Amino acid sequence: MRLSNATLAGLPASVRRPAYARNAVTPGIVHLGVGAFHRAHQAAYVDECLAAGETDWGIVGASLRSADTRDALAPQDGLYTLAVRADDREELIVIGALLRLFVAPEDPAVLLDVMVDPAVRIVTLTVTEKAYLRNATGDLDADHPDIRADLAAPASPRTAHGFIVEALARRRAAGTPAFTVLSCDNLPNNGVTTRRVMAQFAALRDPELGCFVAEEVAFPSSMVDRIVPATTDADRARVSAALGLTDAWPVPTEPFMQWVVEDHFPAGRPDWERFGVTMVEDVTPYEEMKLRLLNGAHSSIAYLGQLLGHETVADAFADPAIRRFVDGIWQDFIATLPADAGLDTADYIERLASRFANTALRHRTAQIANDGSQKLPQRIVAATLDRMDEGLGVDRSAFALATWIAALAGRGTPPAFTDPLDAVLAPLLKADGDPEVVVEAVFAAAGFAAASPHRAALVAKTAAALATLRDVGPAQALALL
Ligand code: CS2
Repeated sequence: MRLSNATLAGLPASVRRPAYARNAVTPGIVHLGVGAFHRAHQAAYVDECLAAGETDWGIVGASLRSADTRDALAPQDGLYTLAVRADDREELIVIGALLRLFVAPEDPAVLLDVMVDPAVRIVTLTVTEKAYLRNATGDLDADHPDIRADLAAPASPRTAHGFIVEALARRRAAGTPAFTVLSCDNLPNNGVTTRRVMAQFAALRDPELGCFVAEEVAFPSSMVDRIVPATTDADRARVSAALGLTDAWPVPTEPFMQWVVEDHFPAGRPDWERFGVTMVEDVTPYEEMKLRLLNGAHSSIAYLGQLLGHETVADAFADPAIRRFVDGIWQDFIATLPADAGLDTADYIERLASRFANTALRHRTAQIANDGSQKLPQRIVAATLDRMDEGLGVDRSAFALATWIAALAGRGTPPAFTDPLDAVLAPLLKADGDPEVVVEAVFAAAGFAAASPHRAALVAKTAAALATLRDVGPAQALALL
């Protein structure tokens, strides 16, 4: 038997379940990119709001590509289990916030119909860094084939840009107030970035529509945080056994969760702050702290872990040499954060250390290693350039960037992780290529430090670190550092 509305009442008493009548909930949010992260994060916050009686904020979830999530969850009426894991403990929570699921490419028209419904007041996104379709200067990549396709056929979009702009245009024509667009991706100033690419896309359709999107639509920024490893078959089997019912796609996660959101929702929003969301005027300091200290350390651990044969973050973090490196990177990057923003960075890294040490999560280093070309600019490069502005040392940062290149070059077949620039990077990564030439070419391809006066110095330092990694191997190179 499957987890579903009909079987919910029979769950063991230890399993938390929606404390509200699901059939009374109506949609107020459309979410694009309904993957595991969204289901462990925003949907969990919204579930609490629904339980507190704010029943007009249910979520309609859409996948922009794959049918996997819909196929797994539609037979379960959108229900799924969060498996909240810490070392030897596990709490199971069935989430009811997802009311319906769509696979956008199957029928873009029905998703657009939902997005123009006046009851939908917020559109949220977790589509990953690469789906913002930016070029090296951060502008919309207007030549991307999906952008061209969406300009040519606005009524059947493929991209988040196409759906959001077409829905906003239709609402405007119908006199329906615009929804607020809330990015929940790990990008700096994610609201500003989203506004920029959406307005540029809209302007390509019609300059006036571009102005409307840029000036009349709200794009608050947000910082999102919860560690969510990919679900394994072992998770499916363990959770289903505990439920006494099959859950085709439970989501393992950690107890910690954080969401800091700029409070600019002209069309209204749930009373999120009652459930632990921090509503602020400016999210920038929180976002920088999170991207540099959590994600910067995560990516460093991922590539070092790949090079040194550690399968999970907890394994890698238990390696004293890696731990020392991470402690160093934390101090390096804390020095780049504003001292007057009221951030308790010491407390933050202490918590991070215990989160990374959580052995129950089995968060694979290969998972985090994906998409480095899209992630490292905000996780490592930005803080590194800030240090160079101050004349501070960047040996550890350069080493982290070199581990990315070394791990990319040594991935084996099939590759343990992938990057959207693989086709461009592959020929550049020759094992015996001159390190300066390799690093220069990789930085150019990925646009790292493109406009910075420190670019040449950073390339040289990264090349030196790559040369050491090759000469003495990762363990010895780390020890030398
Ligand atoms: C990770 C993040 O996969 C990755 O790149 O660094 O997904 C990380 O787990 C989350 O940002 C935590 O909030």
